[in-house]
Amino acid sequence: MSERSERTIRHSSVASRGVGVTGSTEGPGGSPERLHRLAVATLDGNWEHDHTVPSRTLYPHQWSWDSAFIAIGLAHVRPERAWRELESLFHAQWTDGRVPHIVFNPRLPVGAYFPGPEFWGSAGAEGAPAAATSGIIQPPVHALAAWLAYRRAPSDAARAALRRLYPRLVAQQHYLGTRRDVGGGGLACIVHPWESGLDNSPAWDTPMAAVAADVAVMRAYRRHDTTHAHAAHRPTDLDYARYVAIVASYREDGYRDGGLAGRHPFLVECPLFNAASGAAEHALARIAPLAGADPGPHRERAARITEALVRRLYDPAAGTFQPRDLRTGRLVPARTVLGLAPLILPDLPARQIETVVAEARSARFGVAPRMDRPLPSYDRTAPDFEPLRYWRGPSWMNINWLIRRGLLTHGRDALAAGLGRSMVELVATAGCHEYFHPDTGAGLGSPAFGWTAALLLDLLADAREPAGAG
Ligand code: 9WN
Repeated sequence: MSERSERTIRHSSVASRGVGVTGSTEGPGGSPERLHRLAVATLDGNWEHDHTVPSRTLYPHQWSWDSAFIAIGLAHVRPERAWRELESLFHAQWTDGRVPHIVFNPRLPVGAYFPGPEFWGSAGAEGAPAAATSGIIQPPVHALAAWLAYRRAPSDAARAALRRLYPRLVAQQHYLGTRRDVGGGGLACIVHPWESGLDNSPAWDTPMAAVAADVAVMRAYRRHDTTHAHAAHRPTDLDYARYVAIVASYREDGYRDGGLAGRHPFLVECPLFNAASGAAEHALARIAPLAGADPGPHRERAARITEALVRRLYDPAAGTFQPRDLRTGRLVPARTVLGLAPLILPDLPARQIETVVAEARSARFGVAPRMDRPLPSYDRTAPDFEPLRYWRGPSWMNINWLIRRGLLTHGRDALAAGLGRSMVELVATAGCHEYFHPDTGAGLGSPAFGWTAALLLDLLADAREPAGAG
């Protein structure tokens, strides 16, 4: 029996068990050309005048870290769009340097997404741009994306775009290093689980439990996500009541960061967020000479971020990184994939590289030179591992891409190759889904998802001509 027909049989048996609830396994099949065509068609289908929507149904506006991952993929096929993607996002940067996590498309009807522009009320906040945006941020993966996009397709136009972006990327980092250093220890603090990008991760359960909220408040709103995705896969109404309460607290103070420590209900230092910030400084050190600037200060800031990450978020007993809840001062014990993200830092000390790679290889995450499925978002062996619920088990392409990059950064090429192959196989069997069942590989969430398509293009290109992690 051919591999292809074997795969079809495996799929139809999954399908007959009811993928209506558990996901879809309809994929384009194996050839790199077919996968490439699927990825380009997905990105083209999600292109919206100056940006790419993560999903036409679930997320019809522009999202911050999605745009960065999408730009990395666009650089392979539509380089001019890669720069428009990043520039349209940074056009909505606030005067304090924050890059909003959502830029709303004014052409869409009210109710196209919850919480929409009327909920965020950015127009009334000091330093907000003309466009309606949210008031919170997402992991700063943009400088890395800009550097990779430039390196993939260098041209005069790309260099000009990079020069225009440089001061904005610097301002983004300045915002994180000053106003968001709420703990005073050299790390940026996130003020909402949505800022982590891993919204519903078990990492936030303890800090979220301390947020006062009444589920009845959700009667005043209409959730948009559960009309497009299965409610059993999404955060609960109580989670949403807390999400809403945290935004309300920030919004009522005009999204100001001064005095957050004394008044804000959710304050956490996240390893992935800060690893992204360190990687941003490394990328800016590469970009600076092209923009006529000195790379030295970026190298110094990168070193300080790595040092602070190790000092504040590394747990020697667990051998991995964990978020720190600033309201209690304690590390959060849940072992999530967030703890592996500091591998993307080239200057991570040897001890941390060794233990975090061991954590990635453990039964909790299962990275191996030959692996059937990519990394889950949460410890597979945990009693509350949930293979279907948002960020509480399923596999996501962007996180796997980051960890693969980290493995390449530290010369773990065989592990990176195993992970990369399992990622391509996942999309080949299920399609460009938003996320995937960590055991069956069935596609979950939105079926035509931007960053899945974009990062697939990056993997396919790497398989043709390995670019490494430079
Ligand atoms: C809230 C767009 C975004 C991603 C996040 C993902 C999800 C939004 C939501 O979708 O978050 O920002 O409504 O759940 O968790 O990482 O950027 O794709």
